[in-house]
Amino acid sequence: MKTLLRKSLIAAAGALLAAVGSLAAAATIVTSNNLLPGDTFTNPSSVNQGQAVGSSGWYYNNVRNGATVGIDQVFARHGNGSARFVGQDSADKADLEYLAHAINLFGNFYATGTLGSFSALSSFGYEWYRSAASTSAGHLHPVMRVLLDADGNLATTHDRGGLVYERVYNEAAGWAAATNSWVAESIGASTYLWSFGLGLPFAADINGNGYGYDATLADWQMYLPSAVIIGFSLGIGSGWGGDFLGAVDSARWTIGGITSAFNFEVRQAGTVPEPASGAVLAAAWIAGILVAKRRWRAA
Ligand SMILES: [Ca+2]
Ligand SMILES: [Ca+2]
Ligand SMILES: [Ca+2]
Repeated sequence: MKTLLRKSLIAAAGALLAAVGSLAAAATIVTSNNLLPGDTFTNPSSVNQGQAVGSSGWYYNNVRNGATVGIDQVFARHGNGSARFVGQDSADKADLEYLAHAINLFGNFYATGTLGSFSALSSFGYEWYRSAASTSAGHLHPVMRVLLDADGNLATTHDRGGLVYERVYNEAAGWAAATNSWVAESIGASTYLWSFGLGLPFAADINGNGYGYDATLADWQMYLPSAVIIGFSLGIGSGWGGDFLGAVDSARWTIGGITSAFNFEVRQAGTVPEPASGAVLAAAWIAGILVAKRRWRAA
């Protein structure tokens, strides 16, 4: 009887492990704090402010000077929602960030942990949307950034910063962002990224040719071999000028061969924000089975 039970449980665990393999590729749903029509987080002051998006690990963050960010239904993508940004002057800014073990410091959020080694990052990406109602310069669209601690020592914070993806630096001169349509971005080893912070000059010229926007992800990984990833960031501003209206959805990254993917959706009545992805819950369930199995064996 015991053997039969054990065999069937091992089979069940195997089936679940296979399911987790396919779940890992499926996007985790990140729902708005508010029911339809969703969230609009803003801050009129010049001091960065943020707000947690449920317990998802995502934060509306670095919001200032009247910019807004929120998961809502206006530019719905892959379901009923996306994260929408509105910027109205040259000094405003708003981001949506996934931060490792974030803490709230004076109303804005900061990572205190790591998602893994920068050298293990093989790709990241997202989808962006620029409304034709935008009056900001034509090459501007919501960007994606990988946030880093350059020396890998989280106790020193002077070397925090990030690398920014903007399509214009990966295109021929004169490129302009598409409007009123979604654009999918896949950032890999040969994609150009520019830097802020990291204990380096702004848009650091790490290959010494006098230009700060032509280092690839692979170049940066060679230049910062000890760096760790502390988060990912999607956002608009600052210094964009004019009005910007757009959105992001489908954020993802692959670190050490493991892909995390997210779909921003508006919470509907009768649902609560998800505490964890299905894959995590299934993995916990399997761990429970394996512990129980050991107990049976010991008995
Ligand atoms: Ca969506
Ligand atoms: Ca450091
Ligand atoms: Ca350069």
